[in-house]
Amino acid sequence: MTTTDPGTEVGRDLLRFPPGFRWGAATASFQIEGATGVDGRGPSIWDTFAARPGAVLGGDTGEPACDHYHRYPADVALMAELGLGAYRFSLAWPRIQPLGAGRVEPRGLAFYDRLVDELLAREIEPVVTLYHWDLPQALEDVGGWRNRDTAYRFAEYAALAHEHLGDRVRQWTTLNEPWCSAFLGYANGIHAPGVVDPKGSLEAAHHLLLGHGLAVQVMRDQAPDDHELSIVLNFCALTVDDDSQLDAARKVDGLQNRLFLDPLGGRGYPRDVVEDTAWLGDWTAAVHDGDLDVIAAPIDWMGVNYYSPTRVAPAADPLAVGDGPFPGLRGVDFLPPRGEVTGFGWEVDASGLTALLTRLRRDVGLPLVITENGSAWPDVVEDGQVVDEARTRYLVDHLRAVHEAIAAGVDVRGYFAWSLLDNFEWAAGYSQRFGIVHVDYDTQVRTVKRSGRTLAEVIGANAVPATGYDLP
Ligand code: IFM
Repeated sequence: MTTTDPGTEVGRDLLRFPPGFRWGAATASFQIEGATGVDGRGPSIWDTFAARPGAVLGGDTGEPACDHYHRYPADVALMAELGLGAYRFSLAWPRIQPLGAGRVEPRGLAFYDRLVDELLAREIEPVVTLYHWDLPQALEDVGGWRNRDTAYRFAEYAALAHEHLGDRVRQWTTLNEPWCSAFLGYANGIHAPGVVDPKGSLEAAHHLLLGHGLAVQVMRDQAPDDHELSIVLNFCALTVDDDSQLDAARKVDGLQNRLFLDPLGGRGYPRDVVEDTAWLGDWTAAVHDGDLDVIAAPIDWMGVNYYSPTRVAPAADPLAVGDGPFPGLRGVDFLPPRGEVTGFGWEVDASGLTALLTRLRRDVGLPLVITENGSAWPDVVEDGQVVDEARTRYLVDHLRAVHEAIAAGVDVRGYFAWSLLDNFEWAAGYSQRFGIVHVDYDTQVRTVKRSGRTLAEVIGANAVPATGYDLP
């Protein structure tokens, strides 16, 4: 075996990652925990939404998910077996504050105490996300993220969770993918709470960002110096064929990427996005004096979630409004995927990740962490094994793409596979499996897939194979 050291040098067989590169896998509370009715947990918007006929494929709900609430010791043992150095998971706000404000449920906090302690005992670093979409229903009942107050409730929850776990958890992420919370939740309503209110969805986006900034401020005040604070965004990696697509790409880039990146970076909301969405009504009235300073509170790194590229073209009718999740978007057609697609129908294109990271180096100026990357395929268990060749190829190709970006000078500090376990894939229920570990939902048996074994080898070598899919 030929390797070269240090850093990202290219050996004949292996592409080495920098020393200290953080390797992990990610999950989210509602997607894996199950146990939705135990230990005082309050209902979340996803419990309510999933109970609505037709909202989630197959009528699936947060039960049983992976029953991780009860099986976390075995799941953490599995992480150790895979050699994960870090585990990214989210706290369920309704377990900790069943009504989203006020009363704290000690049994909810105690679950996360147990989980964190188990991780630390196995030398796996906990990377906590405060909000991965399971808003307490009681807050939605008074407007949810369309209500400015929710940002303040979020900051209070962040403060108490951080105060409780901050003696053991150094890595804190405020929000996972606020684009999804705002626009899938309130623009086209395919996610909880299932509201269709395009102008309100832009207000929700602002309140999410405000909640992020308030939470960062309060955690920074409470935090010892070694705590790192972050936000995780799902970026649109736009791929254009020619100049005729540039304006359509600009509009989508504005509503998915710059609407979040610019205020977080202290540049305020992008003028073109404000102009393009003005016909919905003046959502910027929700932006109060001082909000933009709060949103721009300094963070330590940014999380990047990448799955697939997006292709767009100008629509024949420049005023045509699509039924997608982009509020106010007019005159844009979304083009079908090209080449290989995953089981979920998402285009496979690792080069989109390199291009995205290179762009973010310019626009973010912070260390980056790949906080989610993965693919869903219809796995089968045969003779106790899951030989998921397609997911393994996807994984290795995307790791090579990350390596390429690092070699070109992008400061990428870690990679978290989505997901550790097959889990509840939101509106698609249990129909889509993203795990590197297979879960039989009837028996709750876990089976490490070939992709999981490959990731373990990659972690062991701190390198990916330069060609092919097997480590030498
Ligand atoms: O499962 C989701 C996750 O909750 C957020 N990012 C995308 C994943 C795959 O759709």
